[in-house]
Amino acid sequence: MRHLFFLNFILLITLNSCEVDTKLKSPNIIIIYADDLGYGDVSSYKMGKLNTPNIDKIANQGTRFTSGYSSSATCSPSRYALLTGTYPWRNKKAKILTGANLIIDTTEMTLPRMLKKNGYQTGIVGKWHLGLGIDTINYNKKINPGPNEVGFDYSFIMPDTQDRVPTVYIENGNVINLDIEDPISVSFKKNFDGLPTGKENPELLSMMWEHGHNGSIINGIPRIGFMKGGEKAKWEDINMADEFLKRAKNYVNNIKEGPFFLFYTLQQPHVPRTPHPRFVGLSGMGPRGDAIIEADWCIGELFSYLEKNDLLKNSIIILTSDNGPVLNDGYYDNAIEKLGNHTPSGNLRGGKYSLFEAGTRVPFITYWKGKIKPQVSDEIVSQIDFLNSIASLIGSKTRSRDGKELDGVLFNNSGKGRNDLILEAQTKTALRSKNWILIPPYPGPKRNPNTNIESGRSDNFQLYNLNIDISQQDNFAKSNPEKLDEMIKIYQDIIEN
Ligand code: NG6
Ligand code: CA
Repeated sequence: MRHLFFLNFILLITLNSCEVDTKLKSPNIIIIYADDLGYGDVSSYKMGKLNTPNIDKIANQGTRFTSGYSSSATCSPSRYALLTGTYPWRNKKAKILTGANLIIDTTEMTLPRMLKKNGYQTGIVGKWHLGLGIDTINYNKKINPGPNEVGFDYSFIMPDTQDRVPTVYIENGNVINLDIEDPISVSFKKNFDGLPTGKENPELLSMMWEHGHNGSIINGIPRIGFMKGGEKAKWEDINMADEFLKRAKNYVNNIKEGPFFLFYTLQQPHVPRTPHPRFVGLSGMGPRGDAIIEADWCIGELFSYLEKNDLLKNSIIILTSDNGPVLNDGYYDNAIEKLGNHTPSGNLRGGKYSLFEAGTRVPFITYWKGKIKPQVSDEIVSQIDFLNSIASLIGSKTRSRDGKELDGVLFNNSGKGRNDLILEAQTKTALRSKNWILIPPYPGPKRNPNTNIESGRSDNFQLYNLNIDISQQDNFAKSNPEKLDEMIKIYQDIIEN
């Protein structure tokens, strides 16, 4: 009898510990993805003048990576790589999209699909920008394929960017508040008769365009493209942050059982920068700074929500940005005039669209209460590694084409990061290998006349040693031909393989 009791006791303990183990093996995954947030925009990186206390709190209790990269210096390619673990330059369609069709093949393995196969519920709330449909997109019907066809159980998205039409939210393929009496038409070629545009009706604008962005006027803001109808469906720009936050919380709240994946893709500080009035003036840097303060607040709110609902200890939070920073991206909003001595790129050269470091080296933070110990890591990690690393962490055998299993570095304060990584900007590629950077020669302007950001292009090879020259000022291509050859070989091996 005593024997039996003892056996039962052992069984109970084993069952209990199994349960704990599965829970720890399948943590909730929350990726918070900012849009155009720079390496120097986050105060825990100790470079700029902005104050982001909520991001800092997560950074200071987790791993803050100093060499964490997005896959591209622009949005759609970075998002493509994050979700598929495939370099964006392998997919000709993975360029900045405007009203385009879905660029992820619906049969392709994606991070949410891998998680779904392993018992996760998966959702995206925020900016999508990976295209919709396979042909002309009809916003008045269910739109398909989209996020729900590449692995997300739930989606609440802005289709492209805040500066592009249609300015409507789409939930699981359906435009929110669509009125069939007032159908939506969209064109990126020509205006609809009789409707005002930013180009012809500057008197109607509350925000002036500087380059591009002179199509339809919505909420006083001129956009890329033309839109007719859908009055009731149009979003209010100043409420977008609150809307996404509410939907993100609702999504988490509706999960009844099992682990979940939330891809919370913020719209800030991409243009047009429209912080809610309660954030206006807080940064002293105009709308760009205020939008970052607003984003930081949203992140703090989500964090507190997870904490209150006892979800923190079993949730991994990853916080990063899709590409580097830009000041003038097409609207006059005082981003340059009010910058003061803030440095959005930190001590890095370039910015959004650039092959130089600030194009792709971004704030990159991982947090897991009780599991990740506070640390600053100089290991090289990339968003392209999320799929493989998370798969490895939860015991899935699924692997992507270009990702590495960096679960040790990302989630366990252990192991090594990458040796080599291909960086991309506007379809051109460069190599980071250990502490060296190789940029092959590319024709084209050295500085983008619109954004005033250095492209990183040159007629000659560029070779930089980040160990001694983080700001990429000294080109060693001529003085160190051995290193140059070695780097060219590594670069070609990856690109041609
Ligand atoms: C560019 C836009 C820019 C921004 C970018 C996409 C012009 C002149 N410029 O084409 O404002 O919208 O696309 O940014 O229209 S991203 O972060 O989504 O890649
Ligand atoms: Ca972006």
